[in-house]
Amino acid sequence: MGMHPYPAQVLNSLRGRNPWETEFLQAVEEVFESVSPLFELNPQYASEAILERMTEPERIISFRVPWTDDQGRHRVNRGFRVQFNSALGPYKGGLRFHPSVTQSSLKFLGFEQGFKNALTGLPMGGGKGGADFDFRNCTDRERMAFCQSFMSELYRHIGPDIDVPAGDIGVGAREIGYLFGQYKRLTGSFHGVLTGKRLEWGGSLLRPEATGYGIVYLADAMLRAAGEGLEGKRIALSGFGNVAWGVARKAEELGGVVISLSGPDGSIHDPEGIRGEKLEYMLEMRLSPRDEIRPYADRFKVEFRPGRRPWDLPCELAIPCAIQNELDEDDARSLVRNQCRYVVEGANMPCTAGAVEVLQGAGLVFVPGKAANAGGVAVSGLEMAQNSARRSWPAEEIDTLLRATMETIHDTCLQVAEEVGQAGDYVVGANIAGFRKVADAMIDQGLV
Ligand code: 2IT
Repeated sequence: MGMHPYPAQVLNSLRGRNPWETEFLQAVEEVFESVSPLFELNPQYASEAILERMTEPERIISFRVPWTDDQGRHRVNRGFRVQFNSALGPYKGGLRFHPSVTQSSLKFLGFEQGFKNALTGLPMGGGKGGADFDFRNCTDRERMAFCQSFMSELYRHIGPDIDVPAGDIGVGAREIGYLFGQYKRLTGSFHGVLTGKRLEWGGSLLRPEATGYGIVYLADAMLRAAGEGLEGKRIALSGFGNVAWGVARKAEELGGVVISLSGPDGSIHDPEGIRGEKLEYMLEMRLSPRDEIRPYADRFKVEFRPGRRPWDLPCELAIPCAIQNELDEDDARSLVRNQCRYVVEGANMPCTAGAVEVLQGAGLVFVPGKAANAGGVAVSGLEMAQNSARRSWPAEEIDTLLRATMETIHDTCLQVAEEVGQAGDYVVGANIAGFRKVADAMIDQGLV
């Protein structure tokens, strides 16, 4: 499929002006390719400069984060909040604390987040933030000092009706607690200004599980659409954080066999399946200051594969849940060679553009992250609703809503892809469905 001249020209101009923002350009190009069929029928998108406006964040806040380590040394990190698009609601999206964080990676994440949030059907705009901070080997006091300093600047830019951050890589319930405490101290108010809070002080049941459970609900819907089920399927998983944990739990419950996990040091192969106390152990590993998967292999006496990703392991379904661009063309070829048939993105953009081409070219079913992992932010939206109502809903109610949301997203993707003559293409379906909602809201609201 060639790209329509309007998106091609906007992409070209972005490339000229942001040549170093490689992840952002990658995310934009993918969306532009998908939405190309819309521009013949809707010349209004071009006359309203929708693509030019959509690729320019409403605002980027970049700030200094000074803190003191346990040796008394002064340290400085770079903090950001990208407030990308508020057409559908207050900016919403996670905070990532990881050495890979740059303006480019947060622009890509904020851009994607806007379409993902649109797919959930809840009133949330798109945003993302974070810092180039490395939690490895940090003590708890250092984490707290960092979070407090980060919030000492961020608090003036966020609010329950303005921008509601959450967690992401490196930011879990513990960090959300420190961030929330500092926000409360600085503003003197107890607001639903962050999601992913601990249950006892405004969090939602099932928010920790939501991203992973949602991915499995979507994978289940996809398999049923193909006349199959999860029962007995071997699932190659990467990562070992919050997303991988939720996927492993729900996949096990529905009869799938999760055979791998990975970390920066390599991967483990556990052909018996990750279940029971192994799931508990994932939580322990996540809280440890070491960012390694090897301890899992030592503890459960399974194979540790230093420096290797899981994608050469035979499986029917692969769910990359670590980080962007963790599955490249070579990995995609391994999956094809081993007769893997489905790839569902758990992380945001874990597959490179080349990998997606290989997978789709070989006839695998591929579901992009912005559809598959939308359950996390969907339950964040429900957390906001509970905070506004000053109530807490029962787990069953949230699980029912989560499952229905993922099934709707699944069906929408297929329906929209078919509408534009690309039946079965979840990428096209997700991008067009999300894009239309955001673009039409922007047109309604005028040139702002
Ligand atoms: O990538 C994501 O969707 C998240 N990190 C969750 C965002 C949120 O606001 O819950």
